[in-house]
Amino acid sequence: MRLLSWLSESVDERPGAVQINDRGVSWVELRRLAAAVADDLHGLDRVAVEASTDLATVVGVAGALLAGTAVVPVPPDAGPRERDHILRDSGAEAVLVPTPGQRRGDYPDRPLIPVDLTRRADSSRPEPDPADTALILYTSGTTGAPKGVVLSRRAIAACLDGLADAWGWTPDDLLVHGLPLFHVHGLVLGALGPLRLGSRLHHVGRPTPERYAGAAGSLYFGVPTIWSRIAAAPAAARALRSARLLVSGSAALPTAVGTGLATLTGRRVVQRYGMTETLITVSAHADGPHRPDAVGLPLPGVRTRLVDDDGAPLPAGGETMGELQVRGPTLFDGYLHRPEADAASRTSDGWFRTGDVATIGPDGWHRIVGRAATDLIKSGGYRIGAGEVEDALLAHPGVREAAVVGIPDSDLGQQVTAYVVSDGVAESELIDFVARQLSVHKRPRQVRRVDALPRNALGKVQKSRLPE
Ligand code: MLC
Ligand code: AMP
Repeated sequence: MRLLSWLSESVDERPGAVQINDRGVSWVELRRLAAAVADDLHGLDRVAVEASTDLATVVGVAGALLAGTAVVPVPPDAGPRERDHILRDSGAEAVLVPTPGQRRGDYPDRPLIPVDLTRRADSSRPEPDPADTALILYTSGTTGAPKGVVLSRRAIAACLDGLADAWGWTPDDLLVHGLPLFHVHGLVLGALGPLRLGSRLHHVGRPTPERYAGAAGSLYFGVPTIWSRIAAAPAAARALRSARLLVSGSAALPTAVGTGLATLTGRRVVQRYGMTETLITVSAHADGPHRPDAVGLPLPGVRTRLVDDDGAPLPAGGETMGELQVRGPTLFDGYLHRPEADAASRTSDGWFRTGDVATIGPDGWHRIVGRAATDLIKSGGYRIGAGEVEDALLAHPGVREAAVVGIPDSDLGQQVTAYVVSDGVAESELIDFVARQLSVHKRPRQVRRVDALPRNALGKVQKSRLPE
């Protein structure tokens, strides 16, 4: 089956099948727009896509995937440091960009291919090998620059088919969300999902409670921050009563948010768990049992286990916590150019180490307890490496030392907080400095000045001893 099977085969010409902000197209029109992009790529191996919240992004990604060209999404607000790294590391040969007035980034060393939404084509080409790379997604580790996660066409297809099964996701659905189009949640599930499974898509731009309420969807995706804001806006939440399914993922959904939403909407929020490297591996089912504190059961073909600190398997008794390890058809092919990181991420018997601490009940239900490493922060559902933000801060001439942590936050889950030893640089200047170098969401929300960072005898920063 083709990766974008619905898009490739649909004869539906009704308008508004895929709508991003105010711009909608039919399935046939989207295919013809994407075919024009595929024609422009002339067999390129890898292309970057400036992934703004725009129809051009969906057209560009679809065109590249139809052509068999691997896609490297670039966050539209990525500063020069992050953008240059992604382009250089991925080896993207060109950049698909929206029309000139809409472009956000500068790409001085690469040919630009505009996604021209006035051009259509009727070309078609054979389906690429399922083992070929579909996406290279850049994601943060605890230290250093983001790593490229290589995802095959086969892994994406397996993930989407598993979710279709778990959620009863069909062409009868209208999917609504307002997630960024450069991560697994918004791009793989939220855009490639409809293009494979045939549900209509309405991307509302910014994910405000009012826009979710006004969209009249049957299926809604959100990160916990979005659901928590909707739960705090009762009128908007009540408008979701007509939906079939509300799905939360990318970070832990506070139980109170889930139960509050269930009361307001009459719909329970289904949770699912995943990672950039593994795609979605565990989910609750739309018509199955419900547990507000748990993320569900492994998807078809996925196996999971818990291990202790020495890597020894632990019993699935529901109480014992251990590191969650997974294997199955949705796993990535490796980190690009990073054989050591790759080797470290898997056990000798082929399981992927998620770094998440979990329990598994006798009934198979998984509960995510937290992360083993504190240097990976989840803020608003974004994964942010403390080391990358520290490196960005240290590039400022007035900063001598920096330590970054995630502190609990009722809106964002965790808030990026920086402790710096600096020569009197203003907090706002450092926040803006990081926002300009990296993506805006990686900026510290607060910067605290300290005289010195707490260190152990070996000189290593002890983050647990930073002032509250
Ligand atoms: C603010 N802004 C600045 C700025 N401060 N710009 C420049 N410099 C500064 N110092 C601007 C931003 O650019 C933005 O403008 C606006 O202010 C608001 O930005 P924000 O404050 O960062 O928004 P916030 O309210 O914090 O966003 C919350 C949120 C967002 C929930 C909408 O966190 C979000 O979209 N999260 C989704 C993350 C996600 O999709 N994760 C999935 C990972 S995949 P502008 O231009 O934007 O209006 C994964 C796998 C899985 O995890 O399991 O799913
Ligand atoms: P990312 O690589 O951005 O996809 O982030 C993956 C991480 O998000 C996982 O390792 C988890 O820590 C976290 N995560 C994703 N989904 C959930 C969930 N439903 N509950 C708790 N944490 C989650």
